[in-house]
Amino acid sequence: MPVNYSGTWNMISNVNFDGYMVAIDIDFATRKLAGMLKTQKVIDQDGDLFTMKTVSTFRNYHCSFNIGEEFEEVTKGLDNRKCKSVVNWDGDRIVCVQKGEKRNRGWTHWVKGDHLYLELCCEGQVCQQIFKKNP
Ligand code: 1AG
Repeated sequence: MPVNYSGTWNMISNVNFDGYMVAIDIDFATRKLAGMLKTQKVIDQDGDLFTMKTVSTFRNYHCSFNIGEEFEEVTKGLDNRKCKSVVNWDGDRIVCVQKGEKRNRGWTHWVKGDHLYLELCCEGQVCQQIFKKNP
């Protein structure tokens, strides 16, 4: 059975989010606020077409893409940078490379049981987030 990312997933842990936010130049006050959030991922997967909404009480972030097709990503409400992004399968994982001003920027998602994992990378920082599926 191929993996399906669709669903609503609630954050249960968030390691080194502050380090990641420093790497993308988020100011102190915003980092303190953002660091308190328990975000929710709302994912719709239709074959290789993904829609991902990251939802919180502070800000939301929306991103849609087709696997293997480069797109212009504007990280609106985050660090507001432009990236040339592309997401590919790596086995059952989905791996995004975000080419732009920042080195080594990207993320990886994978699913294990009823948990969704996300690693966000930028420069030398890695943030690890875990979400649990809404039953
Ligand atoms: C992403 O995930 C990141 C989605 O592309 C947002 C996750 C964390 C926020 C990233 C940086 C923080 C920047 C500014 C802080 C301000 C507000 C925080 C708001 C957090 C909720 C939006 C990959 C994929 C979806 O899951 O694209």
